[in-house]
Amino acid sequence: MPDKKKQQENKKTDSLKQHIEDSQGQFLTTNQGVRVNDDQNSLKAGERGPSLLEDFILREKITHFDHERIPERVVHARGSAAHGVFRATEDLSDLTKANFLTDPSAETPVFVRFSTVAGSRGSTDLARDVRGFAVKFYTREGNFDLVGNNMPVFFIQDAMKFPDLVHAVKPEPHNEIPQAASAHDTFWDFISNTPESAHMVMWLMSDRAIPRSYRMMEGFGVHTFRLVNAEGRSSFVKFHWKPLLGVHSVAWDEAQNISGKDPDFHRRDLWEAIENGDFPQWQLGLQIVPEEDEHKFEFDLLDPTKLIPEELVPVRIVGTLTLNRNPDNFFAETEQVAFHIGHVVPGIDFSNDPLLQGRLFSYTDTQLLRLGGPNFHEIPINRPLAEVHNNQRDGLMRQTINRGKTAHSPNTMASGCPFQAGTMKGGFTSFPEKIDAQKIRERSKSFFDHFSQAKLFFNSQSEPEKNHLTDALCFELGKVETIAVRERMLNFLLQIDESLAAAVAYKLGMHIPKELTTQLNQTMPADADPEKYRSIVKEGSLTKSKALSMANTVKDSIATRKIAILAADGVNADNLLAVKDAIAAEGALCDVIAPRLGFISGENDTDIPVDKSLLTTASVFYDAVYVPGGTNSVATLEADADAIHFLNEAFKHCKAIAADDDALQVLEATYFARKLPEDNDDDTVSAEGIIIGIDPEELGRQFIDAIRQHRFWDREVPRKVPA
Ligand code: HDD
Repeated sequence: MPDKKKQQENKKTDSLKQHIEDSQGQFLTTNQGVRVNDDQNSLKAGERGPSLLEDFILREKITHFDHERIPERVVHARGSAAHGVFRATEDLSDLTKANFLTDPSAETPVFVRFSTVAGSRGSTDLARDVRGFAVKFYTREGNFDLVGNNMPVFFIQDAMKFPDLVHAVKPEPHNEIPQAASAHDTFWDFISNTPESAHMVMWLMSDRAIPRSYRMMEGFGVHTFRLVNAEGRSSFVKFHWKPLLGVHSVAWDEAQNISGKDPDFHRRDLWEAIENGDFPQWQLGLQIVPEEDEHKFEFDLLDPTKLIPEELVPVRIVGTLTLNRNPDNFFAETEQVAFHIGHVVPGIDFSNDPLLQGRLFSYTDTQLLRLGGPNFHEIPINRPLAEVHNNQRDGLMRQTINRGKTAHSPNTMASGCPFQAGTMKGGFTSFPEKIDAQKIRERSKSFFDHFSQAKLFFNSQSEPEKNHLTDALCFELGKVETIAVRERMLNFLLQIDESLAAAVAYKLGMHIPKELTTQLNQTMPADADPEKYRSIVKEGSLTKSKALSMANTVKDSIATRKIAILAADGVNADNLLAVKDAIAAEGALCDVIAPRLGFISGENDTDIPVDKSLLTTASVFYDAVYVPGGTNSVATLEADADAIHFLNEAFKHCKAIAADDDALQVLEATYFARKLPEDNDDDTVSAEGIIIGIDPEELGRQFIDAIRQHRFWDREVPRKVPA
């Protein structure tokens, strides 16, 4: 096993070892440990006779099988996870007493689960959807779960609306259609009647909803939380995860293609990266707002449909998360892990965000159903590393054998044990926020501006990103059959950007309303000034935020990108290997793809192993393509429809394409022949991410530079490339 592939050990891994069962070299037994001679034939009355009820081996095997499934998560059903570690980069004791954030020498084991929200367990990874990003920290002081998403805001402001939102986005109840898709009537009916969702809808329609990889997306805690230090001083905080590989997406056409060809695309990517020793990493960032600044923003910190622009409060990097070990068993770990936003440790506390407050109820409740009872914390993956001592007893599937006759407190019979920790012993104390209020079932007026940040998000996008967002809305609303819903959505979009609304209206064959036809703010009080609620970004406030656009992400590495090399017998093996080595030296992965599996023979009789055949793979699985020269190889590829389709698609999805000078005729057989860089006297020519050259070293260098850019989105205009 290569060094970097070595499985990483940590305390949680150690704690799981006692539960691992390995059947290597063992005899088959029943669950009672009785050796079984034959579990392939049932016990029968005679050779051709009926099976006998007495067959306890058959009954046990079938009964267990019948009970193998548990209810899937009502949301975030489809996920994949990995083990890893978190390490703080500085001592944050000025802000929090949470030990894992104050001791840079401590390595905290973590288990991270990524997920899609709407689809069932067996749906596809590349649905247009929000991605869950849930992190369980097994800290010395107990488990802390940061249960976030890859988008920093949410659809609704109050947890009371969550069942409605989820009912709307899930497949429609009468026919259970469509699976893992928001492009249907009920979702948009809900959105068009829920103006507070405007900001989140912009994120959902952006390319953030179709990530290139779990390893290349940001994570956000969404709500404002509190950090509390040892002196009891509280600060507000927003949590961020920033991927070291940058934030990248695929194209929508590509996403749909991948969904058919490999629904496990993200799951496989995460698994393979970790197996290869390319451990995914994120930096933990914090936006800190001192308690006294709570009201200095134009939005309310408690409103989960708002983010704090990084221009207003910069993100302070305070730690690193590294995922370094794949689970041993999907069900035991990934499926049974139970996250809960209420799993906090001393030094981390809640704000009064009404969405957060409602979540505090839902998570334990859902595990009770999903995992069968109140002892889900005893399932190995959920067990904290910190010791557990309390007077809770019994219940379904209890594992712990509590000794002694006391299970009550206060007690003298057990000398008062387990003791109340008290603040001096590092126990959890809720932040003593002063609350003096009347009970009301109302939304705070400070939550009423739904469109400013939607507008801010839209304005902050690059032109290609705006185009993608517009296309996504055209697609989604184009699938909506109820005309009134489309009309309401045009009215809705008009609040955000007139050109956006007009572009969508055009594709729907409709017109934007001349003026607002429907009152968009359900929660707006009757005496309020409507102008305020249709307010676009207020004068003098921020109109763009750099961090909101993926165009500004880091583009300094091609590490772990996947590059296709199209070749056939007779390929110029020297060039192929030179470019392949240059790419590998930068940490990217190359697959040689040929018309058939096995080996191809190079021009100089070098045998080159084929990784994939044109039949078993597709361009959508790669970030870039290289076509080496060699007379016979080039002639074969030029005449191979799959090879030409591969290139057409790679071009359509704006990927870097490189070819040896003498492989030009393959590119000339594509739809983008007229887009090839002009031949001047240089050895290497390039245009919009297409590089053609003679010298493999120079070609490799320029190709690598192009791959770093991820995509050449400007190539989409004009969009005349079918694939
Ligand atoms: Fe939730 C799962 C993230 C609002 C109720 N949620 C779940 C998961 C993530 C999130 C990542 C999957 C955890 C895992 O991998 O097991 N949820 C969020 C975020 C929200 C949010 C970032 C808004 C900021 N959720 C939310 C609300 C409610 C729930 C308002 C209910 C009132 N969420 C649940 C749940 C789930 C869940 C029903 C389903 C499975 C589970 O909890 O364990 O309780």
